[in-house]
Amino acid sequence: MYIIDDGLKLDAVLDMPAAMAGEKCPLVIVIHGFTGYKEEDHIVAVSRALNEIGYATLRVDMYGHGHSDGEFRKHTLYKWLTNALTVIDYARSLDFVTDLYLCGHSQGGLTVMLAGGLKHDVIKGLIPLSPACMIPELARKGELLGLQFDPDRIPDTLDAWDGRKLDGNYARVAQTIHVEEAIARYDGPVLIVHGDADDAVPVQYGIEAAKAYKHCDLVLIPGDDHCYTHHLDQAVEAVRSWMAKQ
Ligand code: FER
Repeated sequence: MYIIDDGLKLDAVLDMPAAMAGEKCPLVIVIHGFTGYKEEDHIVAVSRALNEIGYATLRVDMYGHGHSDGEFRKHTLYKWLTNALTVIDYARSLDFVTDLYLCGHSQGGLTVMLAGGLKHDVIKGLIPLSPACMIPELARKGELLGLQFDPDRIPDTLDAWDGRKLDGNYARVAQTIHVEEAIARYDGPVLIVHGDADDAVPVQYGIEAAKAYKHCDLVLIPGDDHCYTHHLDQAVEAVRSWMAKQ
């Protein structure tokens, strides 16, 4: 199915809980990371676990990713953030939805942190997974994607690590974002999960974000990487047991 955001199609999958207690249930929006999409193993595994404990999930491909409209090279954090706002409002319009939660991996984790700040009054809880909260800071230093560039003279094109190209506007937008403001605006419960051997987003960023939130639990996965390729079961269990208590 598609959710339309200002004329652009966002490809989405809604999965209902395995067993519904009544006619209504809470829903978790699940967002992938940079270059990712909604069918990645860790995105699907987290969603399935939530379905098992009574949550509906809405996995969505963000602008320029997966099967959604938009070109990868033209995506920015603003576009992802406005996508997230649209998806949140779509979810709120569904009759069966009670409470609404946001979960996102990496750049999707950063996106849900920003969206949580903007929609703090309608989001019951936040689950940033290995959140890439360092992107704005790195953009201000001129260090994105393992590249070095002059942050005051951003090149028109940035070459992503997998050979894909990204417009310099990505970095210009990222430079304007202040994650600490979004964190300060969100008072609800937060769970951050992070592998302590993550070399795409060093675990220190997850630890610092967890300290900055007013009510945050942090689960570190020993020896695991950015997408939990070694201990996906542990990352999923962290989400499952935390959400079972909400
Ligand atoms: C970067 C490091 C990590 C970066 C993006 C990421 C755009 C995001 C990773 C992800 O979402 O998985 O330098 O630059």
